[in-house]
Amino acid sequence: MKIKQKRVFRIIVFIAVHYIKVDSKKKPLSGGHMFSVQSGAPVCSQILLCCLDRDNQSDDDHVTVVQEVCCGSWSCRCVWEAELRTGTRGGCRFSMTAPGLLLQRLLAFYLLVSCTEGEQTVPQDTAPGGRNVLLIIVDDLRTSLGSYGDDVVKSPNIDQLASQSVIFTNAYAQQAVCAPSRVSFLTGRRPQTTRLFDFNSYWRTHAGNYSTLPQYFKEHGYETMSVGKVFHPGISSNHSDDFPYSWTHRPFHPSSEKFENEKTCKGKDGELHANLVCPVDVSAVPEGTLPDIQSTEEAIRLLQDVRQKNSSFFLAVGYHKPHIPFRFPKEFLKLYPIENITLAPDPYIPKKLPLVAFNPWTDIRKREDVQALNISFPFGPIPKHFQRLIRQSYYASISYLDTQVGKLLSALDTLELSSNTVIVFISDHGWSLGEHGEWAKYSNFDVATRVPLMFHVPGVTNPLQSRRSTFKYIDPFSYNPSNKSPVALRNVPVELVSLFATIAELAELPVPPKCPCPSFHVELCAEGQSIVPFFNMSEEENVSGMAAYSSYPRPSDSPQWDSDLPDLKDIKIMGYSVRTVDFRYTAWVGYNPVTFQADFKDIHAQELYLVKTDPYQDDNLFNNSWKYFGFKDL
Ligand SMILES: [Ca+2]
Repeated sequence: MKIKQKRVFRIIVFIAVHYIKVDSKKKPLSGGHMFSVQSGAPVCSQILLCCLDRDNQSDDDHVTVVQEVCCGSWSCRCVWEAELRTGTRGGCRFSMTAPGLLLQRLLAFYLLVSCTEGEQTVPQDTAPGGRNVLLIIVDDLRTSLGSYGDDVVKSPNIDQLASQSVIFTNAYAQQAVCAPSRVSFLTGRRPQTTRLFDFNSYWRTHAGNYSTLPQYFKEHGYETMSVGKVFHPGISSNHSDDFPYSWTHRPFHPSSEKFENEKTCKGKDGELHANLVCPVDVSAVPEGTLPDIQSTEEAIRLLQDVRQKNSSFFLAVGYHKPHIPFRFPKEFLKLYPIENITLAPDPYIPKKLPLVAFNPWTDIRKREDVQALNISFPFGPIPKHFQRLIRQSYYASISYLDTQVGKLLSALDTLELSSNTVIVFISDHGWSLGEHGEWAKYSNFDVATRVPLMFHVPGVTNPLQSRRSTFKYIDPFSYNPSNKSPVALRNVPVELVSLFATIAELAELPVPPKCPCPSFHVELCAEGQSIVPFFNMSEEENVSGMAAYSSYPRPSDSPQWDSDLPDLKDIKIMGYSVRTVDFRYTAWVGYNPVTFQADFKDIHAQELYLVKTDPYQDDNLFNNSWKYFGFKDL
């Protein structure tokens, strides 16, 4: 209990930050709008959360804010001075916290936050000549990989990459759904700054004319190329994947992608259906191929081309699987006999789960095989035999994806490009596989926000290879898992929004400047700082002061048909979530989609989960009887 209380106390300090309420003024700006803080009188709100008993409080403990700066729309940069005294308050025992340690934690937060004040220095263009970049973006891949400790999934090629990389085990997306997450990490800004919480706006006209990660490389003389799903297609990338701003060449999309949602899955009745579970005979599907196979082929062709031209390149390859439908070569089912497939360790909806936190997995329900199950809305559950089928198909889709990654990396070797190419492997967000009765993404839980994140930097994360192959293709059907290589793990919480600055630094380009507060009018800056300094962090180093932030919108307190993906105009609640190595805390508060303001006085629900004792986040510890310092306007 004492440990639990200490952690809760740590949260008091940590959550005593940010969450801004900023007065907004819409001003026309290049066809879009500008969000501004009224000069001289920034209005901020912050959460000061305390577990003091309501009836037994005293003034002995206090936290004093000595400086505060507003930035973005919900991240704050704050410098704190705190004095905390030993004592017992209600059920909470406080330990003496040395000021030095406290300041260290706060400094750590200071180093992590999004933006800064003052003049920004825009890096000068430099000639290319640094490292190339291969950015592999996987769709809806949680950390179900051998290199992340998963004993079920067979991912030998990704694990091989991991063994020569630095991998982050606590990396989180800023919103657990495709378009908002991708626009966030490709622009280096949080969803609160891209103002994209759904799929229905293009940031350059809706929020600000922000430069993107590939655009930055293009403007530094790189040949920038997009294969498959990099930007989310449609309005959110201007129906062009942001071409020509971001890309030297028109982005490539595999021709067979148009069949993904068609009736190509053979059912038990012998007919073709648009199913969720869709193992296929590739030779029998339209065009005789699948999208990710085509993307690998195109990516290899582009690598051959840049090799021949000897040009510096930034190649982003976006793989579709394991996104639904689970449409994959049927032979991969052999790797996962159904009798060996287990259910989630916690397949039931926890009693203390606030309903606003629950996502009703509506996308799954639309598939023909799921419709036939007549599952009740919104909670289900899905029949256990079908839960096993989903998990089996998700794993098989990962192994299929793994073979494509293996072929791509093997080609990089063959072309002798791997010794000068930074390889970054990420997913846009995670996916619930039945944990707490939930499926798909659309939430603030770890299973939906946590992503694989690894960086291979030649000569840094592995010895420079000369003639020896670095990434030999490994056949998952003849792979011996006991041969798995050790990996270099970093457990510091990090965010995808940091990719822009991190990849620029790894490629030896100038790191883009930190964003000012706010940054709607600034074309080039990054809200996430480079995480390269964490590459050499030892396991013993204290990372308790570090945090990753995510958010998720809801249209209502109870699950309804659009709870998974509400349109902007229908958003009424925003769930702001912070994850440290010790805990996840989420506050669901009122939200105005016209002014883009969160109202922290309008609290709908709160969640607090401790990582060590509750890794699956089933036991919401937040106690409404806890004394609240409240959401104090300053
Ligand atoms: Ca996705």
